[in-house]
Amino acid sequence: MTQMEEWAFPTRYDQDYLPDPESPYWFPVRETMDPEERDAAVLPRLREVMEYAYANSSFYKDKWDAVDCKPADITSFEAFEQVPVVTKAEMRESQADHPPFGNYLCIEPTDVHHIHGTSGTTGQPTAFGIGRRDWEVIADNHARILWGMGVRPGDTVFVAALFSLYLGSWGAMAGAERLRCRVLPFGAGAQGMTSRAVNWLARLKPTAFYATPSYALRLAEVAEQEKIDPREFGLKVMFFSGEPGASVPKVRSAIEEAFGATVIDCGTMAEMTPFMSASATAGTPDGMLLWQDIVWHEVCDPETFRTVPYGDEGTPVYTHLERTSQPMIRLASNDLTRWVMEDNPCGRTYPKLPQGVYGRIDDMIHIRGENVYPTEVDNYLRGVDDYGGEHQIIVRRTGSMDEMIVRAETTLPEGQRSDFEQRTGSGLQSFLGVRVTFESVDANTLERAEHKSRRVVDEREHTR
Ligand code: 8LH
Repeated sequence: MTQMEEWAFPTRYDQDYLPDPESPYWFPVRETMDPEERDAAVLPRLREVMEYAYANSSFYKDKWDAVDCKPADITSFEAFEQVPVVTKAEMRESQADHPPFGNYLCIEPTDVHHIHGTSGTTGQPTAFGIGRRDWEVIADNHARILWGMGVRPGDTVFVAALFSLYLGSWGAMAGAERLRCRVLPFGAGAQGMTSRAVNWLARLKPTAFYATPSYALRLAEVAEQEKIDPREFGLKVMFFSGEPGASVPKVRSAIEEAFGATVIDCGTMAEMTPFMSASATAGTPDGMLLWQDIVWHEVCDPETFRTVPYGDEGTPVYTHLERTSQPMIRLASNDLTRWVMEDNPCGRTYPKLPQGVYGRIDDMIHIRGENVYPTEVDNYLRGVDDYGGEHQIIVRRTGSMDEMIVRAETTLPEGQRSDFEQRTGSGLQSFLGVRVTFESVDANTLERAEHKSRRVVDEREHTR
C-alpha cells in the first residue's frame, strides 16, 4: 500500500505544513493515487469511524443495534451501503431529547469550540457543536482544497457571506487563515453592505472571493449601478457554495464575464463541514471533484440508499472520515446530482459531479407529470437578451390544473416588451417541456438574495 500523507484517525495535521510552492497538490499522494488503492484505505477508516461513533454516542449505538449492524461487520463497501442513513429529522429529534447538541456529539460538551446552526426558518434549528481539534482539521482540509483552487499564501480572500450561524463563511475563513492568506471577513446581509463591499473590493483588490453565486451577481449589479466595472476588482478565483449556480452554465458564465475571474463550485452541507470536500480545482474548474479521502461521498438511489453506478443520477450521502464531534455517518442530503469517474485534467483521481449539485429533491417542481428544476429556468433566462437579472416562479392550481407562472425582469421599457414576452415565454416553454405563463416586470423590482436565493412560490394546497 502506498504511504499516504498524514493518514490517521483521530486526525491531527502538522499545523506548519505547506506544500512545495510549485506543486499543484497539497498532498500529492492522496490526491493522485490509484482510486482503488484509496478506496482500500478508506474502507478500514469507515469501520474505525463507526467504531468510534458506536462507542461514544448512544445515537449511533441505538440506531445500529436496532438493525443489528455492527461496525466490525463493515468489511466491504456493499456492507457499508446497508448502514442506515441519518436524516435531518433524526438529528432534530436527538437534539430535542438531548439538548443542545444531541446524543451524537461524541465529545465532551465542554470541548466544543465553535457553535453554529441551521437558520431554523422552517422549524426548530439544529445546533452544530464542533470540537477544537476538529476545527483545526477542518481548517487544514479547506486550506488544502483552496490550494487546489489556486489560492496561495499571501493572497487576500474576501468573504462576502453571512457571519453568524452560517458555517459557509467561517469554514472558508478558517481554511484561508490556515493557508496563510490575508482574510477580509466582510460578511453580508446588513443594510447598505453590498455597496460598501463594492467600495472595499475596488480599494483592496483581493485575489480570491467567497459568497453564494446569487450574491455575486447582486454585487455585480450594484457595482454597475455605481459605475464600477467588477473586473477592476482584479479577482482571480471566485469560489461559491450554499446553492446551485456555479455549475449552472449561464449563471457561471454571467459571473465569469462580470468579474473576469475563474469560477469554482464547492459545498456539501453544514453538518458535513469540512463542507468544501466536494470542490472543483484550478486544473478541473468545471463541476465538483469528490475529495474521497476527506469525506466519503456516495451518490445513491433516493429510495434504497444503495450507490448508483458512475454515469447515473442520485442523491449524495456523506460520511465524515476525520470528524470526532458530531461525526455524520451516511447523512442523507436530499439533493440531486450525477457522478462520473473519468480522467481529470488536474490529475486528481477523484470522482466528479460534472453538473455540480442541481438542487434539492424537495425543490423540484412536479407539474403535470413533468419535473422542472428551478435552476433550469435560471439557466434559460440568463441566456435571454434584455433579461433584467431576477425572476420568480409561481406554481398554483387553477381549477383542476396546475399552472406555472414565470415572472421575469426586463430592461426594456413598458410598451416595448411584447416581442420579449413572446420569444422568452415560448422559448422557455419548449426548453422546459411544460406550459408556462410568462410575465415581465421592470428591472430591479424583484427581491435580490443576500444569501441563498428563494425564487419558487408554490401556492398549491397539497404541497403546503
Ligand atoms: C448546494 C451547494 C452547491 C450547498 N451546489 N447546492 O455552503 C456549504 C454549506 C455551509 C451549506 O450551504 O450548508 P447548509 O446551509 O447546510 O446547506 C446545505 C444545502 O445547500 C445542500 O444540501 C444543498 O442543497 C445546498 N448547497 N452547496 C448546489 N455547491
